[in-house]
Amino acid sequence: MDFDEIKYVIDITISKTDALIIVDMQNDFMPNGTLPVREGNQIIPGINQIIKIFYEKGESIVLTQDWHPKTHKSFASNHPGKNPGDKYQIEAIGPILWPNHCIQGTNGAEFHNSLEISYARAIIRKGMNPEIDSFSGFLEYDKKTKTGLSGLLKSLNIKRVFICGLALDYCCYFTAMDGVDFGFKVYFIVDLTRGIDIPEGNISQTLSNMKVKGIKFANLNSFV
Ligand code: VGL
Ligand code: ZN
Repeated sequence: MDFDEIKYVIDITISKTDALIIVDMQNDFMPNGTLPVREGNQIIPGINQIIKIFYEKGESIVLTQDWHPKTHKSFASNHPGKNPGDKYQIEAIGPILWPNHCIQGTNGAEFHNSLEISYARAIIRKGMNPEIDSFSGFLEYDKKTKTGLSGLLKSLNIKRVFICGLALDYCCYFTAMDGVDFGFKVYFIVDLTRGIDIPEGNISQTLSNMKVKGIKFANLNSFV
């Protein structure tokens, strides 16, 4: 599905049972980072606006943070002879190998300094086990290990989650799909994400999969 085929929800009024999930807005995913997402920095002003909308209504804002040890098995550098982008699929790692990114404690793992992170209720870190990747903010890639996000949101009585950030076709996508499986009504804020599109066509494939899953599409001006 291409962007111009998306039907957007309009007139969203947020309430106490809504949460905003901002995925991986970290330096390494910005255009000058080690795993750059094209135009990844351009969504920051819009994300700051949606943060303000949620904050002023007293709603929950949660950040996710990719947070890998440098020995992480998703890094090509930990597989002699392999390069970033090479296909690689084993239990809990794959489908491709990545450049080193978001290494715990480094500047690349920090949130972009223009992001208004002080309004967030919580930061959920993921991808900390060297043997397990985690694209999703809910469930690591072994499909067993929870990050704690669903428990947090359930204990806050959250029913709907609104997802934005990076990257559209990886961490935002898996977070959205798992959100449905955990019982939340999921909205994907399309203009506040950007994708990697590896392999080529991945953005359009993941958009289609989300539509089939019943995820709603919104953009910044859907919010009243
Ligand atoms: C991501 C690849 C590897 C993401 C994280 O945030 O989309 N992608 N780690
Ligand atoms: Zn990662």
